[in-house]
Amino acid sequence: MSRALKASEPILVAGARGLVGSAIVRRLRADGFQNLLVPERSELDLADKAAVDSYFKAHRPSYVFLAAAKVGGIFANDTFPAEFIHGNLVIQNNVIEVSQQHEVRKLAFLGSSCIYPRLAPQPIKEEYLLSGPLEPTNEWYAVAKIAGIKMCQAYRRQYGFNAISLMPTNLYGPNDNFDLKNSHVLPAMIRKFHEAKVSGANHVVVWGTGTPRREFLHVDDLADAAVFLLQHYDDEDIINVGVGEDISIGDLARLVADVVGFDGEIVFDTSKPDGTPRKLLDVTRLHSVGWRARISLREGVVETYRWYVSQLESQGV
Ligand code: GFB
Repeated sequence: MSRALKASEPILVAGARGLVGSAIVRRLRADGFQNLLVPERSELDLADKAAVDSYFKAHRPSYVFLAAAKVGGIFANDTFPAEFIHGNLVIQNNVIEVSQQHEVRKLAFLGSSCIYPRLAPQPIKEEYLLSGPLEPTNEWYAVAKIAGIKMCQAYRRQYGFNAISLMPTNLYGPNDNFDLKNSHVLPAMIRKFHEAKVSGANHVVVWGTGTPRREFLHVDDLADAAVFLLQHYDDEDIINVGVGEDISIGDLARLVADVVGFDGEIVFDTSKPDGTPRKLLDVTRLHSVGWRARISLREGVVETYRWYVSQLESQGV
């Protein structure tokens, strides 16, 4: 069973530079945990099992957040299926196996809401996993993440390894990927509307029909949930991490345009895929263990836009 984390215990955040990992590091530091292991890719290639084994031998982490992954939006997933399935399987296999072999006390595996069937009943309960066909645009990533879940469950059953699997909904926030092709929708919209405002463009193109619905959780909320669940959740069953409400892509575009201060036209490019029509997570289990999201979408977008602009200014853009 879990016990309170001691401030001195070494905690490895795999993927510490990414959107999720960097938020978990911020949260842990704010909570007084100082013995954090945050290797960059140049220090530790998670795809190299021998390197992972040597790192664990040298640093002996007590806890592991497995937040490292090959991630991307609908276009990236659809375009690079081999990289998404292979890259994520290799990282997960290495970190979960080596963690168990080095007697890590507990590991938190970060999955994704895309593991659920394309047309799962909404809101999506954890038990809907593997109950229907996946969304074709990201089934490769989804299968890799499902394999990670099954690996955590198998290592718990066979070795008694305390690994938990968190299934976050769509995430956004500081340190996100703002690349216009490979990013997720929210950072892409923040950048598009900002650039249109600055350039004086009279319209912004949004992909798809604008009718799909998505749920958005600020990554600081996710990090808070991940640290909370590492200390209070010990079950082999997956647990959804979301806010419990969603928004249409069209309304999201109008919200981001308003926050950014763009008052031109929003044009929908229906040649681009919509992806899953809806993926609102059921958060009953999450609430029953005592955690609720706190950051509203609007305040999260305001904060993320402020961060984005500050980054541009620091780069002299
Ligand atoms: O965020 P997104 O790329 O991924 O797309 P998913 C969400 C919706 O936003 C889709 C629309 O309907 C897109 O067509 N969209 C509109 C845009 N404009 C844009 C834009 O400029 N960029 C992008 N990217 N989308 C992801 C999975 O699915 O969900 C990941 O591909 C991961 O693997 C993530 O699981 C949680 O929400 O469709």
